[in-house]
Amino acid sequence: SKSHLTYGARARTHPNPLARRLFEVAEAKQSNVTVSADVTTTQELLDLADRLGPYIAVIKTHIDILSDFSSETITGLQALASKHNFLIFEDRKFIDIGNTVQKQYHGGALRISEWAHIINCAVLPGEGIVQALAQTAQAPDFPHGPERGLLILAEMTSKGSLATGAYTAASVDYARNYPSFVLGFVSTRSLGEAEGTTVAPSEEEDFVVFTTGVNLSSKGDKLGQQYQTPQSAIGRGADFIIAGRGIYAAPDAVDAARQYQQQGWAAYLARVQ
Ligand code: 5BU
Repeated sequence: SKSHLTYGARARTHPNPLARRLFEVAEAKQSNVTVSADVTTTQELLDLADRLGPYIAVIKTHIDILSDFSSETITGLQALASKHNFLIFEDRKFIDIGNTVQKQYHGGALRISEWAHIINCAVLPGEGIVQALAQTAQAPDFPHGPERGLLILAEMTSKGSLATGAYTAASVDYARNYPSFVLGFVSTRSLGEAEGTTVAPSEEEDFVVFTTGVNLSSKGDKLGQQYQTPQSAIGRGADFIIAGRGIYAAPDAVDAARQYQQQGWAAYLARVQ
């Protein structure tokens, strides 16, 4: 894997334009933090995005948990993304036949393709889900193509997750088959050397790894979530650490975001030395 290289070096050489942009943002802001903004009103979401914006590289949304989603949610979020130079990741976890996920991604009630730079999917339905989402994002008449990318959910952080072994290896194979659209994985470690893959890696392969379940003060929750620290996640290959309650539910969310930023950056610097 290329995880020993700096974000700047990876930004210069990565074949995917959105991956380059991700690494450029991380380098410019000295942040590898993705905040999982799991709040349930537009005002709370925009307020968090504005206050935490300076310290994060990416905001991760679950747009369908908002009780008052409207076009103002989107225009507000996009304005803050430009103001603070962060990218938007909608954690919708598409998981259906190709024909359905295309309709869930593009248009519909949530219009995800219009505003989410990054989306993710599970490969339970097979490789066709990746092909379907790529087809929509890279359609000739879709104006945002170069700014859209997919993370494959290759592993999960919850207790007893079934996304292991052959399933994880298939995720890597599918990612290798769609290098212009798949940025990398949501996983707990780097997967370029995962066992059981059948598609050979290319020379320039440089998967981006997002790791959820990062928390500085808790080991887990009562519903099976399992946490690790920024140091541990980045040591295992995370390029971007995702923290939700550890940041937004802290007594002072801004202070917490700064702390995750500092620890995430220190762990990254230690890794690239
Ligand atoms: P937390 O508050 O830091 O536990 O929130 C974690 C977020 O990451 C939450 O939005 C989950 O839906 C998301 N998540 C996860 O926790 N574990 C996974 O394996 C994946 C996503 Br994929």
